[in-house]
Amino acid sequence: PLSPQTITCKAAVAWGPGEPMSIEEVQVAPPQPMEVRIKVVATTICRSDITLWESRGHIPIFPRIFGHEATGIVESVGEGVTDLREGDHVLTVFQGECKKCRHCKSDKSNACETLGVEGNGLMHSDQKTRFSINGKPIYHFVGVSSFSEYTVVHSECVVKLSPDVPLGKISVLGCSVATGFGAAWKIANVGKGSTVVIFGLGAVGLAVAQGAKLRGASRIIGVDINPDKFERGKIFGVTEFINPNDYKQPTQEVVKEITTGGADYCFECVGNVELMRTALESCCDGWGMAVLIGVPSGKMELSAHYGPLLNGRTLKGTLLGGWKTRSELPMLVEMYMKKEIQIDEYVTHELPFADINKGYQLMKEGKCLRCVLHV
Ligand code: FXY
Ligand code: ZN
Repeated sequence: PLSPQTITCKAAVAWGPGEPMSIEEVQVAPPQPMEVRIKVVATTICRSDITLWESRGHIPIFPRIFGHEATGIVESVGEGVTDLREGDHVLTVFQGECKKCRHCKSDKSNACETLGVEGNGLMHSDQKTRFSINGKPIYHFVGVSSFSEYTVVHSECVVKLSPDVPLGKISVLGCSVATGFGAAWKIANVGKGSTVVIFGLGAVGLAVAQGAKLRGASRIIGVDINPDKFERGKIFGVTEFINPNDYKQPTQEVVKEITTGGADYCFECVGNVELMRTALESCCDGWGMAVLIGVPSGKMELSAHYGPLLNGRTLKGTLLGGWKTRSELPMLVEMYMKKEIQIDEYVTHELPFADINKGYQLMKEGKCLRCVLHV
């Protein structure tokens, strides 16, 4: 077969922190060894696409193409790729699974050493970019950059989908929804009859609620300063709500009171270091666990009194809910196909790709859980 050529296509390029993205013609280089080039079909906007675009407290890397929750079709494959071919349907992930490193070999970790979160805006394999505009490099985002008609990703950073899986909304399984489910099932291992507190009722927080409900949690308390989130929360299993603005006392005291001593599990799904502390302080002694999920913006360091930890509490963090992407995410896809888990409900808005800035706005206003961009 002819070797793949450079493609010119449209992509949403972010030129600087917080600057509206513009749809530009970009050149997409052919996939290098072990990479695949994908025609993006659908991509959803995740809070991290906004957090890193705003770059508060993070190193600004621009010009850049954001996007990491996506589905697409393999357009071409690079040298050495044997398990994917042109036409395959795939889900992209920001954390790959090489299956060879110490972490991939351990059943305790999903933090692949070779294909972990790429933070330099480059490709894992050669620290170069595949995007350019007239020879000027355009940087990647976490090795995915799905806000483009075509993108190049490492072949071990995709989950193969069977052709009968609808590509529209399942992109949320590439990050948010998988993260929430995994945080509840795998990381906290929420038990029957337990009490759970979820800080932040966006897509991740609601996926934690759905996961905890499936595990038989009896009280699922949602905390959010936006009361619009409460009605929707019920659909995902939230049983009680706390709006911190309705109370004089700090939230951890409210939780302590209504749970007589603290919750079994607390999940931080916002990305705020003060709230991470609140989550730890809302747990009960002995076995209470605070799971940190949100990617912070602004202040990066968290502080807390050591006492609760000595008293037996656990502070734990997770990326992608602990799932090993290529080997474990297909199970969630199957559960969705068997209607054992809800996925479509997380998609509240759909827009054409060209309206990406409108999608960002909807997310920032807290009006939307997930907005699918049809590319
Ligand atoms: O949305 C979930 N994960 C992000 C893609 C991870 C961002 C980590 C930020 C550090 C570069
Ligand atoms: Zn994400």
